[in-house]
Amino acid sequence: MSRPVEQQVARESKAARSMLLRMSTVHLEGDLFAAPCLPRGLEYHADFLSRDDEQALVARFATLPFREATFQQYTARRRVVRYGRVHDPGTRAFVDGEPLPAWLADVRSCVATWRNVPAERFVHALVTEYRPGTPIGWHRDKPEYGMVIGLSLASACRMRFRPYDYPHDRRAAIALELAPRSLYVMEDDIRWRWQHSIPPARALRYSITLRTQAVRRQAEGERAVT
Ligand SMILES: O=C(O)CCC(=O)C(=O)O
Repeated sequence: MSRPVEQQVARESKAARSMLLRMSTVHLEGDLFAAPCLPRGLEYHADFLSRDDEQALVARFATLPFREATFQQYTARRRVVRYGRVHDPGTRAFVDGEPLPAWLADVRSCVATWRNVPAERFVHALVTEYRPGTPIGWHRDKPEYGMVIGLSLASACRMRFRPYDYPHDRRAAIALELAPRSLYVMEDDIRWRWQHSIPPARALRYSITLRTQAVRRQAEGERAVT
């Protein structure tokens, strides 16, 4: 018999799935942040960036020292540049990495102002390049980070979500079409009780991921807060 929390997530997931299916028929052009039945903490905002801003950022990315992302002993195909508080795989500690360059600090300020939080709360920034055919597998972001905000650039992708506690229940998984220039927010349930992934990119795509520091680590079984 499923536990109450599973039943609740399953209910939310079913409602979210039907909402997203309906939304996808209108190509997710609208603003989903007010949608009542998305999993708690998931927001999607179309057209957050202008076309000019997107173009300027993509031109910046051409100058970045991208490197294949590593995870434990694996090397992923996506290429990344990390700034701010970063995880050092050697020592497994969080350390101060490269400071954000001015153009990325501007993006952070813009997102922070929109979110009504101090920019410094976003202690980490990541730029990721997905060449065609490059995926990101199922994962939940490191617990040292709190709220996660992502910006999509250059091409669309479909971001998938599945409940962390029962990842193989295919009926519970949902998908969100991320248009270029859109922004998503993950906090609360979607951040802590769900995993996400993106299947192989159909065309070159970039993302900027901003993460706050989790303000408090809680006992196992409880959720951290953003
Ligand atoms: O590209 C994205 O929008 C997702 C990035 C992501 O999930 C990650 O880097 O952990």
